[in-house]
Amino acid sequence: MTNTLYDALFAPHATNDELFLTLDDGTQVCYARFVARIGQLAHVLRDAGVNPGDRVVVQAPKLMDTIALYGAAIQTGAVYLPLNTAYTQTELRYFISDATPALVVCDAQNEQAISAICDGAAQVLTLSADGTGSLSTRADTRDTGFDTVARRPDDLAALLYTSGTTGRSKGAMLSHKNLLSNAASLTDLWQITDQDRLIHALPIFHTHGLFVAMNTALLAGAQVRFMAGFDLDTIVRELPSSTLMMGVPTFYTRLLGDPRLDADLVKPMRLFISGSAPLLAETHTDFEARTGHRILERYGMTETNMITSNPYDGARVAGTVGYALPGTEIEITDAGTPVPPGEIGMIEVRGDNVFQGYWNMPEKTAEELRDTGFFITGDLGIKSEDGRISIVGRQKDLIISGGYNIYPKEIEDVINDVDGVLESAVFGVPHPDFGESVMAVIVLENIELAPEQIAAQVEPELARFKHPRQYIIADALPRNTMGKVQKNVLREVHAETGAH
Ligand code: MLC
Ligand code: AMP
Repeated sequence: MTNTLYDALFAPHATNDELFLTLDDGTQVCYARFVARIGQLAHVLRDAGVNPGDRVVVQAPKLMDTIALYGAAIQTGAVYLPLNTAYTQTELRYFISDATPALVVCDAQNEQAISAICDGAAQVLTLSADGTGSLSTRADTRDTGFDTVARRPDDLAALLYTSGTTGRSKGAMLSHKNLLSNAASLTDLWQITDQDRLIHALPIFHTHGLFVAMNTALLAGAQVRFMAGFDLDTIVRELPSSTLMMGVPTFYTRLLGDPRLDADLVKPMRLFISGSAPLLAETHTDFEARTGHRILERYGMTETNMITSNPYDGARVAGTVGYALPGTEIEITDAGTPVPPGEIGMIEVRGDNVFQGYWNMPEKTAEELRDTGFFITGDLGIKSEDGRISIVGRQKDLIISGGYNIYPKEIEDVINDVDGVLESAVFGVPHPDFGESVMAVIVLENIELAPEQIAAQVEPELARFKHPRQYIIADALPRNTMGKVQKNVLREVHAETGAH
């Protein structure tokens, strides 16, 4: 039986006694033990009624079992669907009703609420931060061997939700080939091998931490220092014995803010990679001055995996995201027609890395994925004569805070539902730690309403990272002659206030 992703990422390690994961408590897990755990979990999934093609929703802490669950979903032919642990019940209700999973795995403290949402339509198993729960208990007594379910390159491997400009999240359908082709390109380009030790401090419910970091490490057989989250002291402690780090720009600005960061500390480090949000040229320059390392910036999206990368050997130019990955084509277009090098246009991308469309949303898919195979990213860029890409802006109304994407429309919809609110505009302002932070300007109906009263109604609906850091009451929103709210004006006027 062949299973495209399982056979490349997991099966080759079945008898590999080399070290794979080192956890925060010092636990070390070798590759063979990890693969054995995948087998046990695959039995639990099968017993829970998970069939090939079924969705397995996972909202669980960052543990060895969580990443093994990803392998188990792939081995059973299921579709892995990880969710941000910060999502509220309102948000979860949407994802679960849209994806109709066969199984939901969650922290025990959310079991009751999630069972109520599932209402018998999906099984619910638990996996808590201390590693206990019904999932692990069931797995512990199962066989480690499992007959891998056959899956072809075009079969779905994962469904990752990404917020949308309409306010509703869209499930990006990613195939085995999408994930494997990208992991292979990146492993090759960044020269990742079994001699590497990766600092992994990213969450594992997004493309960056799950696919870019874990899939490349698995493909190469690298060691992973698997941290529960970003902790400056832990990273400083681990840098002298690691070779590779992948992070969002906030990781690098936080490291720069620590006096312990210098060339000595990072001596064995081979490569620092940044992505998911723009890396300021200043961060790039300061990091080089302090450590001697030029951060390698790359660019990607949930729908496309990684699209471009600065070169490993060759100039890593601050403020650019480098060249199209091998096997990936990029066109810069204006109304669908390619523009010449040096001109600004929409970044469009085609290749094995590009997703299969949005789950249950054929109209949205048709709007963003052309018949020619090109995907319209919503990012604006320039291509130089030699093919180097710079991102110069976004056509989509999007805020990126600490590497998390936040779509203003989703927050505006919740604010506008508050009694007494006439309308609102949500936008991003520069923030020293998160790059951008969320601000809301609100126009009230003829009523007195304090910002705190609005916040109290809005915030239980939305994950913490989406909460506006400031709510400002205004008499009106600035509009252009077409009646469209001028968010650029709001951003300029409030740029200073957001930094606090
Ligand atoms: C945490 N908080 C955030 C936040 N992260 N608020 C806004 N934006 C964020 N990104 C909240 C916390 O809930 C907390 O709330 C407060 O801010 C301060 O928390 P903290 O302790 O300083 O945050 P920390 O836990 O250190 O997290 C910061 C971070 C984290 C930057 C390490 O957000 C992170 O790991 N970001 C990476 C996201 C990511 O993986 N993106 C990739 C997407 S894939 P309170 O209640 O205390 O005020 C993608 C494609 C691609 O984009 O190209 O890669
Ligand atoms: P997501 O929808 O969470 O996958 O986020 C994808 C978006 O993040 C892209 O469309 C870009 O706008 C942004 N992004 C990712 N990497 C970079 C980068 N290196 N520089 C600027 N923006 C980036």
